[in-house]
Amino acid sequence: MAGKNYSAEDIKILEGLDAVRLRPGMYIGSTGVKGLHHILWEIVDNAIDEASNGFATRIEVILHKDGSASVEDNGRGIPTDIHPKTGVSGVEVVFTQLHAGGKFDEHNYSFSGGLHGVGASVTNALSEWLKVEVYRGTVFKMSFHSYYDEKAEKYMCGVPCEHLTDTKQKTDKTGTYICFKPDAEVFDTVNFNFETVSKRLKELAFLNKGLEINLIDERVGEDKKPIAVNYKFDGGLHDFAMYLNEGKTPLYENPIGYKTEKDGILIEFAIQHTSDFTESLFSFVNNIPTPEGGFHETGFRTGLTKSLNDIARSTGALKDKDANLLGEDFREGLTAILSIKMKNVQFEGQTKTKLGNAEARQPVETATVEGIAQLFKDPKLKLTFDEIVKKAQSAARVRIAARQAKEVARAKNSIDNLTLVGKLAACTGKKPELNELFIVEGDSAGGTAKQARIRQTQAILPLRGKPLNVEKKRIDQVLANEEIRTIISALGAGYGGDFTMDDLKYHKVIILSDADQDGMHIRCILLTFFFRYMRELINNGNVYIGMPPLYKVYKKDIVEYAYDDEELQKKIEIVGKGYQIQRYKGLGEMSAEQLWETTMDPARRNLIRVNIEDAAEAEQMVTALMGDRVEARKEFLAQNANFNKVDTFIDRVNI
Ligand code: TSJ
Repeated sequence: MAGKNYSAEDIKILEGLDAVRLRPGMYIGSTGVKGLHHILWEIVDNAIDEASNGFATRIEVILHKDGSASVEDNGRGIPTDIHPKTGVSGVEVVFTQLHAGGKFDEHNYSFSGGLHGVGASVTNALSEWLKVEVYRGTVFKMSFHSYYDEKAEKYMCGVPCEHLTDTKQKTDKTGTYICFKPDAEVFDTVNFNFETVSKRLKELAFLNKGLEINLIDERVGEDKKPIAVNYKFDGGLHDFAMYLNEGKTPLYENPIGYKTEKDGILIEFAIQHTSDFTESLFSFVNNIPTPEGGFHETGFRTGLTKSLNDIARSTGALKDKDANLLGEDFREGLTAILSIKMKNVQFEGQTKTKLGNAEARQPVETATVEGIAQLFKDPKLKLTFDEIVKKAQSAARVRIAARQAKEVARAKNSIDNLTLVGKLAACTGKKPELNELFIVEGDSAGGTAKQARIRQTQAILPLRGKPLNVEKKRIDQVLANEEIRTIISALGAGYGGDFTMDDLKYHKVIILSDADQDGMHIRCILLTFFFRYMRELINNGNVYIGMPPLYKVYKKDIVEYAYDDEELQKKIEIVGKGYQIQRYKGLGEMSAEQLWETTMDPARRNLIRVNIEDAAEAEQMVTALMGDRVEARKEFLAQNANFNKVDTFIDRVNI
């Protein structure tokens, strides 16, 4: 049977998709690079669902030369029969109706929803074209397109080219293949980022034990081979924990993990402690990262503290006279992954990555208590438990000592603060949302920046020497460092668990360092510090990196600046014959006027916003760059020869 032509009557049901095209932001957050990837995740999520339900074992994603992307799974294939309510095929429903995901799938566990989960029809609505193949004995095909309708004088989006067609071509395989080309009229950029895609697919492979995910990037030069990566982790979260702890020193060899179901919520976790002093909890809801936390994290933390204290008492590690250990003690050096799956998720918070479902807390707590109790019944894990308690007790000792030291220092602290911020050239404006703090490498560049700034909104904090490498230090040592304390008091919002966004005095914190190794190192240290002790600042996108130009190209009155070698060539052409080049070796070589024009003027400067979308990767990078394992650092630097790699957790934006 050939596909019938698509009639005008059929088109009526498409009106929903117009809304998507009219206001893409409402459905995918933005039309920037994030939104672009969002429409890919919508498709990938569907394939992941099929795998979670036990029907698919392999997913292949291809980034094609023409800008399209395809996703194929080896599941059951989207239903091809006519859907009774709408009178069209399952495939057509999926791609033409908003929120159709999982609708005809009531008896199956399907958890997609939330951040993604707006449905594959959104991807269709925002694509130039989309093609579907379903393999169910024979190959079924259907395609959709978007175009401007001259008569109706409007843009038609996601319109079927014909109904679903059974080509009658026999096939042994089963599954679904989707290929779509994001509409360049909708998105600011239609260039998928290999790093972004591969990182997310790797994360999904960790979260879905045993699932094989392949990614092929075909968008390379004629002569070069496509890049392909392949992920399959038979250890699931266990492997994820090992991966996150690469480059750290684990306190016991094997991560421990547990998986169960409570009140209709699937709960899974894995933990492994290291010799570090900070906690890294990575939580997910329906495979979506929740860096802002929420009720599942609360339940997990409470459950962990309760059960570990209980076991410590019953095994005699804690005596009757001893106080309970605190949660933070048990979490020092903890790397943990918590993954839950539930229905009707509610995301909240600044970036909509915080779980708002209160009903998730108790089941997660119960599951954690039950899991930890059960795991440590195994005599083989006795040594593991001993290590955890030993670590927590040492954390408790430091905590108690630090509190005593703090009390002693408190009186003197108020004086301290005055002298510390003495180096700061504060701004006169009183609105934190408008104020910017430039942290500038070196006193001389600091002096230039003070001359260049707008006093009203720009404050300058010069940093002399390198601030302390915070990664391998305990909090009391970090606070002993003057540069670090100056930053904390200048920002005025506290640090660590006491960090309070509402008290923040500058909503933009801009790191300004030279483009050499030293400057790069200072940048790394500062980012590590913010990442460890003011993570909310990074989560919220308040931290930026200033980009001074590398070259000045000039001739008489013409002056152009270039920020990299590629741009230099362009600027040379603009200035033309007789040009001269000045290469800036450091910020100190620029005049106040030049620094203002190129780096500080909000209208002309180029800032990089530091983002934490990929907390796991950032975690690894920070550990590799700043941690105490020399081999890990060397290896990392060998693989990522230019220090610039730290930019992989940085999303470039022009402000
Ligand atoms: F939706 C989509 F187009 F985005 C998409 C769906 C994209 C990709 C790559 C895969 C899929 C998909 C859907 N893979 N597998 C499925 N499975 C179903 O839709 C399905 C199959 C059978 C049954 C059943 O009850 O027999 C139910 C469902 C939901």
